[in-house]
Amino acid sequence: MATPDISNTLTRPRASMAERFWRPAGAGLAAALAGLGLAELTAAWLFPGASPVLTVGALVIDIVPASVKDLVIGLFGSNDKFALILTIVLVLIVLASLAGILESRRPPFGRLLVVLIGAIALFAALSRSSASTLDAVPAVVAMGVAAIVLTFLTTRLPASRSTPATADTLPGPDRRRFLVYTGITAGIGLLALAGGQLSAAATRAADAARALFTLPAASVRAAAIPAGASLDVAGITPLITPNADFYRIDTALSVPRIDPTTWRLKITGMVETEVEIDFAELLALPLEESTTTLACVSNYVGGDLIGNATWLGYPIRELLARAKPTNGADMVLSRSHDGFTAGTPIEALTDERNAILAVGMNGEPLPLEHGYPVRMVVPGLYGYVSATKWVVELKLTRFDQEQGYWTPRGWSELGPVKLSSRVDVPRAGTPVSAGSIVIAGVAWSQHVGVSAVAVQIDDGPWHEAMLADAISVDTWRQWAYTWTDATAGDHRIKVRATDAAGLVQTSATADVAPNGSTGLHEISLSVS
Ligand SMILES: Nc1nc2c(c(=O)[nH]1)N[C@H]1C(S)=C(S)[C@@H](COP(=O)(O)O)O[C@H]1N2
Ligand SMILES: [Mo]
Repeated sequence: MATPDISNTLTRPRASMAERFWRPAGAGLAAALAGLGLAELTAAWLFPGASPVLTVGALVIDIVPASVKDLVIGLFGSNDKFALILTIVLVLIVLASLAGILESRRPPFGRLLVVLIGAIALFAALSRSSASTLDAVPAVVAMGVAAIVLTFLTTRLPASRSTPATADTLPGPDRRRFLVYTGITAGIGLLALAGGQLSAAATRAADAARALFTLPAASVRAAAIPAGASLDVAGITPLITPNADFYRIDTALSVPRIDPTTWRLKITGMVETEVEIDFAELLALPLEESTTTLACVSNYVGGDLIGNATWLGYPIRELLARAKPTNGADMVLSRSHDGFTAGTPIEALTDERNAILAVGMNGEPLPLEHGYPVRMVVPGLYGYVSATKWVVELKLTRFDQEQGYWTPRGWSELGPVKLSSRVDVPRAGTPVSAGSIVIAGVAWSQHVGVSAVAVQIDDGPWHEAMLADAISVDTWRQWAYTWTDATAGDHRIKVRATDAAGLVQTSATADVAPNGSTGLHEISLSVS
């Protein structure tokens, strides 16, 4: 048995600065870089708007007192945003170094600090008004990656020379290896950060190009919206959904960025002549405006996967007429730039309804996430069988030969929108007091039209609601009913619509799959 060498323990030299501070701090910085870099890349690519640095910046702007804001603006002028980001980065550098030093001495406190910083980023991402739960992903990525890298690096810190070397202490990992690991993780972080910046810049460029672009004037204007189409009820769903509030549903992990100058639409398959059209040619055609309510088949009763917009576009039937579909074709399989497909019955695209290739939405070019530069809008059909965004091909085919994206995944091949209605007011959580209460909402039966709406309170009789004027049969209609003698207590309120063909909305509930929900929307109301 070897005699332990105790010479070092006699005169225990102080560990060097490198051992005590620089290397642990370097480990902390590399961990932060790796975490932040991958998080920013994830955000830029998948969750635009959830960049940890930018959301923390926005949070800071929201919480600092006005006096501090004025001071900062006074000091930095229009560079105030840059100063803010620089400050966040500097604070992060200090905290990351601290986390490294802490973790090297008192694990797991360094990791705890990382989790704390991550929690701030998480809170910042989720507290934005437009946040969805998925916006948590970048902050969680940052937290997880940083904690793992920190643990990895700090457990590989070169052993201190002050540690007595005994026969059974393993030889400490050498300095070079630690430096290599630190360098690699920091390098990955830097690359990811750069990639994220490039991706974010490309998105900004695409959006800037979109914003600069002016739509041609419509040669057929949308039917004027009747003054009586909007009810004067506080909190009612606006008749036209602003683009920023329009629901978004698609399978695209990251939003396709299509350069409109390279965009082309091909009409292929069972046609006499294949037709190809580019963006400039499409815009040169006489474009028509129409207001149409778009709904998702996944909209459960009372849900909000529905919106109403004024679209600008060119009738699909005109383009199909150029291609001359051959006998037997009964489906148009529209294909998106990103591979999504929808199978639409040919009649829905050629009958008198306004099935269009849309380029404009509420007076502006389609937002990137709503299909820029071109999408389909077909009144009366759920989006999954008709509303292909980023559309690049219309293939004439047959239902017995091809299927749209969702059909083999358990959804019906045909998807006409079902008659439905929704109570929007009183909104959940708003206090209501006994007396006169206005109950209001929207009802829709695209391409057929709504003819009546009735409201039921508890198990009472059905009361006819007042219907606002319709824009057209293709749009939802607002309705309102004033409950004049509301009594204190808990109540249930139900709504039921009737369509222009006399069909009364069924109370039988159906799930959203395979072809849309049914049932009556019911809210509970507590009157004081
Ligand atoms: N390219 C593409 N287009 C698509 C989809 C999709 O996943 N990819 N989803 C469809 C579905 S299911 C719906 S409900 C509508 C939603 O359109 P919006 O996001 O503009 O509201 O787009 C349709 N068009
Ligand atoms: Mo959908």
